[in-house]
Amino acid sequence: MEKTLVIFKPSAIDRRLVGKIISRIEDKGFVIAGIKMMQLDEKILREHYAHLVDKPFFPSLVESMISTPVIVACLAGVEAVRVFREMTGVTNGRNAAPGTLRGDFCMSSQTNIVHASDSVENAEIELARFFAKGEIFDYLPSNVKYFYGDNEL
Ligand code: FUP
Repeated sequence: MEKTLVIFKPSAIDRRLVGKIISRIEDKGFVIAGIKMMQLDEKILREHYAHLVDKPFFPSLVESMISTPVIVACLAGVEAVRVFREMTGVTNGRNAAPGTLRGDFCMSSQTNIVHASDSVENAEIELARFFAKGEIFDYLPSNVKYFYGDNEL
């Protein structure tokens, strides 16, 4: 199944939203294929947010992303990248649709709770950035058949 990266940002950790968000992820039908806590630093953030290093808000973004450890997870599912990206909502929580994670849990562009990979290509690059090979597991929980029709898997 396709895999995507989610980062529970310091805003989710600070506000103790991790359990609630993981519940929504599991309820939706994603399989958690890997999960761990780690401390980010400027080096990895310069890679991860390479498209933003010249923005005036970049130093503040780094400060906020290193302010606590984060939790990174690999979610697996059919079309996992697109489906989780839509579940996340647009960057600015004030514009994110109700029902999305950012729409329901935040009022900010910067402290916007989660990161979600934006394409299949970037998901592969980002998963390799944050996980070692043995930290991601290929398995199908026995109940996966209740989340998809016979011809969808
Ligand atoms: P997204 O893919 O929705 O996370 O959006 P971007 O890659 O454009 O932005 C990555 C992160 O940069 C955001 F999650 C937070 C930060 N950011 C700001 O702090 N201010 C902005 O105006 C835009 C992005």
